[in-house]
Amino acid sequence: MIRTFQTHKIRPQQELTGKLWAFTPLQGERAGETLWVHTPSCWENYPGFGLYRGQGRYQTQFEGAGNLRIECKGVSHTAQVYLDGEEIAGHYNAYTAFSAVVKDVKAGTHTLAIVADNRFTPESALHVPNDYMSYGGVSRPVVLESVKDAFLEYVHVTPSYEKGGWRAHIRACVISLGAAPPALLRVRAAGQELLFGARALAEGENIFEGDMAFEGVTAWSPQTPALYTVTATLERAGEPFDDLIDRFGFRTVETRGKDILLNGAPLRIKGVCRHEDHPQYGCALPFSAMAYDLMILRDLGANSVRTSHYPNDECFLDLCDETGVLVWEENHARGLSLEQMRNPFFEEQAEQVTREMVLQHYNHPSIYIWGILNECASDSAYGKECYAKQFACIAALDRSRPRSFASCKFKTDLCFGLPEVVSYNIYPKWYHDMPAGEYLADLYDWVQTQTEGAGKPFLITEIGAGGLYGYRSPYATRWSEEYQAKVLREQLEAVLSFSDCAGVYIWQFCDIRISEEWWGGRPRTMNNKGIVDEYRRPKLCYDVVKEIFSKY
Ligand code: ADA
Repeated sequence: MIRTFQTHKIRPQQELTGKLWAFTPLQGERAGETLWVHTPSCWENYPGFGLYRGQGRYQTQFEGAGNLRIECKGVSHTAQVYLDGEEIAGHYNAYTAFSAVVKDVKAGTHTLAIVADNRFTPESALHVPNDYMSYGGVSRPVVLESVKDAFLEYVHVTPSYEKGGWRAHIRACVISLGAAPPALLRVRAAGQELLFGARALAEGENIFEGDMAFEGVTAWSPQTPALYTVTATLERAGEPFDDLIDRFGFRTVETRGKDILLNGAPLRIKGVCRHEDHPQYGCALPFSAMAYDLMILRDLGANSVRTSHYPNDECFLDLCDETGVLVWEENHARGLSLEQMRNPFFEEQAEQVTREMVLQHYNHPSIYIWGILNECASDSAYGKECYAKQFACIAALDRSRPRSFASCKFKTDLCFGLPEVVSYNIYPKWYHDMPAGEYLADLYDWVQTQTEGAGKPFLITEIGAGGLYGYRSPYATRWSEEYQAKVLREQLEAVLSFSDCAGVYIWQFCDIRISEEWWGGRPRTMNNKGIVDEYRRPKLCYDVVKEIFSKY
C-alpha cells in the first residue's frame, strides 16, 4: 500500500510490490539460491535468514514504455537499483524514499532488480550495531510511474493564520527531463485555485511559489483532524499531462516561552516512542499492523508518537494525520559517539536523510516538531558543530515547525542554544537510583540557570524501565512486570505533575529486536522496555499508563 489516499489521477502509477519477488542472497551458505518472497518485507523474516547480514537481490518484471519513474519508498539499508541490468539508482539509508527516471524505455517486459545491503561497513555512518535492528530488504513499497517530459516532484503547503484568516504559501517543484516547452501549473487547495501562467521549463528543478487565502476552513488539531487536499496539475494547451495530489491541514505550531503552541494553544504531550519493529514483519509493517499500533496508542490515551530514531513509513504518518496523533519526527541517528560522528561519511549521510525527511514529509499536519541526532555527542565542540549544521539544514527547508534533539548529556550538554525546544531522555530508578521528581527538578534548574536553553519549552523525550513479558515477581524485582509498572508510575507522575514541562514520551511503545552486537544488558537480545511486548500483548504497566494519561 503506497499511501492511504490516491496521489495521482493523471500520472499512471502502479505498485510493483504487494506480490512475490525473486530473492537471492549474495553471500553466505545459501548464496545464489532463489526464494519467492512477499514484498515489502525484511529477509530476517524468511525461514533461515533470521541472522543474515549481507546483500540480497530482489527481482521482478513489469510491462512498461516511455519515461519511467521508479520510486522506492525504503530499502534497508543500502540499495542499488537495476533496470534490465543497467544501474539506475543507488541510495543509503533505510528510512527515506528515492527515485530514478529512465527515459525512452522501449515497450515490452522489463526486469527490475534491487540489491539491498544491511552490512555494517565503515562507509555506513548511521546504520551501526545499535539498540534496534537494522534489517535487510525491500522494506517499503516500490512504485512504477509513467511521466512525460516534465512532472511534479512535490507541492509544499505552509499554512499560516493572519488577521483572523487562514492563508497558505505554496511551493511546487517541477522536474523537467530536458529543456521543455512552456507549461502552466494549476494548484487547487481547499476550494481555492492558484494559477501560474505558462513558463518554459529548464532541465532539472523548476520552483513555483505563491500564496493563497482561504475562508471557512476547519483547523487541524488532535480533536478535529480536518484534512484538505492540494492538487497540482501541469497543463499544455488546456490539456493536463501530470498531477500530484497531497493532503495538508490548517494548523500552526510555534513556541512561546515555555509552551509549544498548536493553533495558539499550549500542547501537553502524552506520548510514546515507537520503533518500526514486529516479530513477524521486521521493520516492514503492513498497513493493518501500523493501524493496530495506533489503536493501542489511542487506547492508552496518548496523543503523540516519537518516530525514534528515523523517519517513518508515509502510511503511518497518513494515519497519524487522519487520527490526530501528533508526531515528533526524527532524522536517523541513535547514540553516536564523538568518534562515530567523525566518520567521514557521517555529515553527508546525516544531511541527506534530514533533507529527504523534511522534503518528503513536509505536508503532514501531524508532524509538529523535527528531531535530530538522538543522544549523540552534544557535549563536545565538534558535536555542537554537527548539531548546528543539521538544525540549519532543517531551517533552510522548513521554518514552520520547531526543532529539538533528545539529549542524555545531563549537565554537560552544550547544544541547548540551537533548537527551539530542550529535550531530555531520563531513566530514574532504572539506570540510576535518584527519585524521579528530585532528578527532574535538579536537571530543570540546571537548564534554566546554566544553559542557553533557559526559558525554552522543556520536554522529556524518554522515561522507562525494562519489564520482561510474563516475568512476575511479588517483590517487584528488576526486569519484572511489577517493577516496570512501579517505575513508570513514579516517572510519569513526576513528569506530568511538573508544570514547567511540556510533556513526556515513554520509552517505549513495544519491545523490539536489537543488533546481536548489543546483547549485553539486553535479555532476549531485545529492548524490553515496551508497554506492550513485541506481539503487542499488554504488560502490567499498560493500565498504569492508561490511568495516568487519563488523569493529566
Ligand atoms: C536511550 C535511547 C533509546 C534506548 C534507551 C534504552 O535513551 O535513546 O534508543 O536505547 O536509551 O533503552 O536504554
